[in-house]
Amino acid sequence: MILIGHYDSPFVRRVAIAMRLYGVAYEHRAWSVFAQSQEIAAYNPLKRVPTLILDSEAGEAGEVLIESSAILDWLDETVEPDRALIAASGADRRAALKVCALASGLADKAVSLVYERAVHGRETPLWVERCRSQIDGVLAALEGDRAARPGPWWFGEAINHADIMVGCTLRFLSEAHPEAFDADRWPALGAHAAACEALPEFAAVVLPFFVSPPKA
Ligand SMILES: N[C@@H](CCC(=O)N[C@@H](CS)C(=O)NCC(=O)O)C(=O)O
Repeated sequence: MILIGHYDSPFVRRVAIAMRLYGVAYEHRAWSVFAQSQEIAAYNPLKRVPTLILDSEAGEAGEVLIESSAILDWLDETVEPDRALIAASGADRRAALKVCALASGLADKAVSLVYERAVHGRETPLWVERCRSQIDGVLAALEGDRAARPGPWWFGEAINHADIMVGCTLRFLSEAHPEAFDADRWPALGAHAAACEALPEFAAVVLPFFVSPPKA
């Protein structure tokens, strides 16, 4: 199977890390959403990453999955239930999905601020202020939740999709908007990010954040 997208994307990275934790092999196409938008469009008309191309029965390019949460949903179905990186149902699943939603929403806002600069060539004060306050509010909520949980991971002894999404988001935020994440202000999140980045599955898929000039 083929995973499309640069590892500096927190959404691509969360999928790559889950695949590594599950032991699922994949080929990586590090295509830029701007410079290689036509190549991406051949598989995903949204021209977004991550895009995952499954193998067909004949070993050719098969079904195409888009949207990181939908890709993880499929991946979770392929492993034995006790290996899944999220509870199958109930309150534990809802709580993990909420942390994922907060962290991926924060990442959306951080990406939006990048595009505000790189694509629009100017910053709209109202939008920048809104994104920054959303980022700050989510950091406060995540910090409070993580600090109240004593386990090595968010939901206990085993790493979960929520841990991965938060880890990937914090790295992206720290690199794309260093002023927006102060580990002294958010110590539980700072420790969480460090625990994530210490894992070989995280270390294997690092691409320092960069902005490629938009062409399409
Ligand atoms: N909700 C999506 C977000 C994916 C996303 O925003 N990807 C960015 C790269 S970090 C992208 O493809 N941007 C190009 C675009 O939106 O046109 C997911 O979880 O997969």
